[in-house]
Amino acid sequence: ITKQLRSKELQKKIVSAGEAASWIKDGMTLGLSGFTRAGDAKAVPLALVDRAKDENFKVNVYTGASLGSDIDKLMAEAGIIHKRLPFQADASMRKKINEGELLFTDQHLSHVAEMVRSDVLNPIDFAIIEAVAITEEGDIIPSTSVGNSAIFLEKAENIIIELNLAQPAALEGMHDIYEAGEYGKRLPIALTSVDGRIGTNKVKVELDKIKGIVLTHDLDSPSTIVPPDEETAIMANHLIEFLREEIKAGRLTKELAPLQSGIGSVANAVLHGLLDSEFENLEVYSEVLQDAVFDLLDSDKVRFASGCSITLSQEKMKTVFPKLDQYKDKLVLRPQEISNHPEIIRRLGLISINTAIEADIYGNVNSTHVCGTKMMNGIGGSGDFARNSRLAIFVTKSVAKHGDISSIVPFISHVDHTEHDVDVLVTEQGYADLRGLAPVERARLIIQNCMHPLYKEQMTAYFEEALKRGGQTPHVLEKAFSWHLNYAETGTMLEPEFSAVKQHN
Ligand code: 0RQ
Repeated sequence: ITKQLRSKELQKKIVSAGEAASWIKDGMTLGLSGFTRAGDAKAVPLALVDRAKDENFKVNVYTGASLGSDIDKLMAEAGIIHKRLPFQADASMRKKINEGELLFTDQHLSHVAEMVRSDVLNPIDFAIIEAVAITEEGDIIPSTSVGNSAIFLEKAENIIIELNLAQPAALEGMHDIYEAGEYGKRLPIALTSVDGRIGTNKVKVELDKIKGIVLTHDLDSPSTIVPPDEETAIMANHLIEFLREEIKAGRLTKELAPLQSGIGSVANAVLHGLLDSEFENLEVYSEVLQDAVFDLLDSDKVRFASGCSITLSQEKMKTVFPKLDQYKDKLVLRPQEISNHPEIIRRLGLISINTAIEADIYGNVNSTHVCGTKMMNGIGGSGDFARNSRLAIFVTKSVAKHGDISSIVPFISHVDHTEHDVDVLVTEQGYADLRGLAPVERARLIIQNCMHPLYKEQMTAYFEEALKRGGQTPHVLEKAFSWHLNYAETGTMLEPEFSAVKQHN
């Protein structure tokens, strides 16, 4: 233990998770480590859930992104959350959010640190942060994610560290912690390459803020990786075809540009598609480093990967963690404020790939809400990247729910990414390169290249009627949400007069 807990003073502060959880009072705000299941505080949140069996209390919970170990699920079910931010991906929590039982603030991931730093959000009473080591001076070495841990540690009044003895010790040295500083005193962020380092490998903390150290022994919850299926593989091929066209046009080389990719099945399929491609010497500048990134590093397709969390399947943890030190010169983990920072995304000229729930014919994208009102997961980093990337690519299957929903609609039912932020839209039908196009040009291309045949005629009829009304962005406003209303009323977006096409199919 003295290897991981090097501060003599802090060795005296080891407590049980239950005791640490008992310090948390009704109405407090907690800043938890954790980003897409990686590096989350595991024991204290679960002890807090336990306390809810005989006590009524609520807390605000801020994190990096989604948590593992069913923590979001259990906290939501125990009814102990007043407000949660900035991202979650749990079915039970989603249900409670949509039933109005807890408040959820869906926020750009790079903005959280800004809001905590400038005291816009509630002050953080307790930061509960997972670490792999604590130095002699009491500085914190984070584990598999950095997320918002650095800013939580800086701003919190009290700190609880979960020292995880199961996480690989080789994580020490992989982090690059940079503090953006206060408004008015900032300098340009001097990160000019994906593999650059601008900070330190530990988070400096005020020793006397650390109230307790809890020892833990469990690895992160593995990602539930979805292998490419026929459709996602086809989408990946379309996307790769688009990148090839960019090379032919002389706008990219075989090294492409630093890649960011979101979570989920398509992102994974695209990265897998790169494995067998002619592209080489690639770089990743992303948030989550998933299994496929390690396959690409192993095959030397990817030269260097920068992220803010390592989220792996169980199988991949078994092979990657024992040899993690071999990735030391190929990998860096940064705070999410830096991995998702507009300045750096623009400077490095990223290609970003994120997922839409639905897009409209003009290229506006909804990534978060089902049928306009029900939260799915959250915007995550997609907005940070889309607005600032060199190429903002959005992917979605053209239909959902066995064809009863068209993911291309006349007007999206919730706005996350406006037409101004969306360069390329990809479905399994094809891709639409929207750059430089006027709205009517965009609509024609999206209908032609991206829509499912089932809905093409119905959309063409809508668009033609809209064109008769005229305008820069033509619409039949009273019918703009009719597809969503149809689905709510009849169980399908397909109108009866166009359903002959369906029979035919
Ligand atoms: O529903 O779960 O009931 O089967 O949505 O859809 O096609 O399996 O796709 O798992 O990649 O998730 C956008 C939600 C896609 C995700 C989203 C239904 C569909 C299914 C899931 P079921 P798929 P994925 C990275 C950066 C946030 C934005 C982002 C996400 C379920 O990728 O949350 O990329 N992204 N952020 O049936 C109604 C539609 C639908 C629909 C799909 N049009 N209407 N339901 N579904 N299209 C994240 C971070 O930064 C941390």
